[in-house]
Amino acid sequence: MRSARALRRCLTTTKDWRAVAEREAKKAGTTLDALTSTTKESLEIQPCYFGADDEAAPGVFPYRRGAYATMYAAKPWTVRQYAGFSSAEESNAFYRNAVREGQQGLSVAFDLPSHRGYDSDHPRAQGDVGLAGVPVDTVEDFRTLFDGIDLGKMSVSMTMNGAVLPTLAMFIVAAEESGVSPERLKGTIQNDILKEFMVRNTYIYPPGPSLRATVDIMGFCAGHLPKFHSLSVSGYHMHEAGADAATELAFTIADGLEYVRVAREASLDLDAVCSRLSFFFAMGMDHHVEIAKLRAARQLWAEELKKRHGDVLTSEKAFVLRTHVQTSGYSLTAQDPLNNVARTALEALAAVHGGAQSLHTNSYDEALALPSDGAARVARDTQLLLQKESGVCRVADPWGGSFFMEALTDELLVKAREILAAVDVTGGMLEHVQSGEAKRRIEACAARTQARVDSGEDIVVGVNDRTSSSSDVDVRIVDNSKALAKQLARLQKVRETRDSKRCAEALDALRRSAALERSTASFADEDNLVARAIECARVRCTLGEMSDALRDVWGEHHALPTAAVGSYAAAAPDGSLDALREECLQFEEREGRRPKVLIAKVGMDGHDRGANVVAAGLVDLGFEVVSGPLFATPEEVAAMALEHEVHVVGVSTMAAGHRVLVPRVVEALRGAPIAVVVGGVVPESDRAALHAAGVAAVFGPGSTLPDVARVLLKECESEREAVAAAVEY
Ligand code: MLC
Ligand code: 5AD
Repeated sequence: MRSARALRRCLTTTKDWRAVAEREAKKAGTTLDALTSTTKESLEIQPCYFGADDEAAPGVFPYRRGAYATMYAAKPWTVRQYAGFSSAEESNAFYRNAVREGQQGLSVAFDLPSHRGYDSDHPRAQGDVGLAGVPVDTVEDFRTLFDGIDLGKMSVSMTMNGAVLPTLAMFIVAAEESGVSPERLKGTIQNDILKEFMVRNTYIYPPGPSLRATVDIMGFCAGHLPKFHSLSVSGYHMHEAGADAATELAFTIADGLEYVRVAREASLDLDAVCSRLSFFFAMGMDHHVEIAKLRAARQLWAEELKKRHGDVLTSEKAFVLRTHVQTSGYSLTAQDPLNNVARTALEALAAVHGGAQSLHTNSYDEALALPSDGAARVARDTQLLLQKESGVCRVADPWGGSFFMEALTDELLVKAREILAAVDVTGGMLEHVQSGEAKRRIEACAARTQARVDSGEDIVVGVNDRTSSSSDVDVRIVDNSKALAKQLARLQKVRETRDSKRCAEALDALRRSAALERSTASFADEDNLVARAIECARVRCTLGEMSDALRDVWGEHHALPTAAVGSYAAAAPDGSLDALREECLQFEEREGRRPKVLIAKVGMDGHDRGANVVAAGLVDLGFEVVSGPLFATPEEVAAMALEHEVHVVGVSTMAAGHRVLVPRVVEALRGAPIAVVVGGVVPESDRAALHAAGVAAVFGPGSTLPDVARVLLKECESEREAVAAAVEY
């Protein structure tokens, strides 16, 4: 009964559009009539155009044409640049300056130890503190991070998934201590753990308890933080890991549906939860497909939600997919980096034509290092000139009604529904993730793409269409030693000045609540883990201590590396790998075994697309490959290399930890017949130091797999000869 009533409430006609548009215009402090604009040529531009199809209007179900009826004519998207580095002080100064220069929302990048629940003084954290983002150990760090920023006005996104409970709790306490109560807080916490197990890898606990934390956060926010988005369902990282648009779209919607399912199972108020769910997509270079992806995403979400939960959802807002977009990091090149300005502008335009609510534009130097100040300014200004100079804000869904765009949107919807049906057959997204099936599908996409680029079938300008290019730009180098010393001093001070008895009690209470076996969790419940973490944060327990308390109860998740063997070779042109395969065979004949490589990740950096693609491709060529686990220490990598008697260790590094960690790998292998090579994001300026430390070769972004394989074979050969010489001697 309830279902029919709820469904009838959905608005579908252009008449409905007018009503919604008037309401929105009023909310934005204007009128619908005032949203019609005039060009220099005296041409009148209306905020939306309609065809014969009465049902296709932005702001009305199923939202294919836009989340809002008036879209950017009433309120442009939020310019929200993701940033954080070094220390809370430096990141705060960066944010304040960005806001002065036109940024409209904040987006915090935390460093990798914080993501994985380690304080900055943890032995495993060294080498990564302050490099990929800002380190946060205590409420004091949050207070410094937002000093001078009114959290009652500025919306703040926090990309955090592993150590999500301590982070949200410390944010809430820091805001409270600056006079802003939870119900006034605006923003988003990513809190999307499913895609961590699939592609991003900053998980801490196994999936079951991790989802308990997710549900507690959804419940707590629904009750206490009405303006805050408790989850940002992210396809971005799937794109970065190599997924094509249909896969990114389908898996993201499937993840979102899984969260709604667990929220419903936990008896949360679904209207409140869904109204503050948010999404996050990437925009790559395939312009029209990417625009269609956002249009299809809104429709798919609204329709699937209605099909599955239309019996309980009554709020119109609950069905609206609102999304943040980030331009693609994966599409950027280290070669001729200024070309990335054009790539990013094109991707930003796709995001805007697709109807994003909030946007991050990448900096041109991101294939080399974290954004420099100058590159960050160009990235932000790219959005400002789109908003203020180009006229794109005048009309909602300008592609609506295009034969091509409507067909493309329909075709993507068909493909995404097929993938969604396959996920449903396996029992839903949690199952699909736990079985490794989702990750395998994405890795197979990535290996295929790499083979197309390596063979020249897909052109990347400046990378595989010419022989010369330059990477000559100044990049930001974060001085880890300075950042670390500052952070350790602040942490030490907090530890010395707090009441340790009260801390121990608060942590015990957190442990007790985490241990409860509950099928339901709700904000009213004093055992809600956010409420417990807030108590801990108030008395100054650290992020690491709260994370450890939960580790005590839940244990840790350890993933086995995967490699999509066969995908690279299947996509490479016939015969193109024959010569290298022959060389591998000859090596095997001489040595009595195949060339053997350990592909290793060190430190906290969980970006494993490159490592997995290389590992799978090398196997296809005839190498024997050992894939190391994520998050190893340099000494663990060396021990594994010795145990497996590899010829070469290939360290994959994407988050600047190489400066400290790679020399430690070389040192731990000194005297052994094992060469060390490095692949990933390594600025030109770091290469001499790596070579001086004993690294045999460095492969930057854009290296092809055959090139890498040739050098590895040479290194394997010289290590073999070294062993032979030593034996003869
Ligand atoms: C919007 N509004 C309008 C309107 N458009 N009102 C009238 N007319 C219109 N046309 C109103 C909305 O209703 C809302 O009010 C307010 O304006 C803000 O609009 P919004 O659309 O909600 O935008 P915003 O606040 O910016 O929120 C966007 C979001 C959110 C919902 C997508 O979740 C968000 O900001 N996400 C950012 C996530 C992020 O930065 N992630 C970074 C990941 S980086 P009201 O009253 O409804 O609130 C990463 C990299 C890595 O992950 O791996 O490390
Ligand atoms: N500051 C700014 N941008 C960052 N990125 C990652 N870390 C930071 C940071 N600290 C960007 C890169 C990457 C994407 C996930 O976000 O572009 O590809």
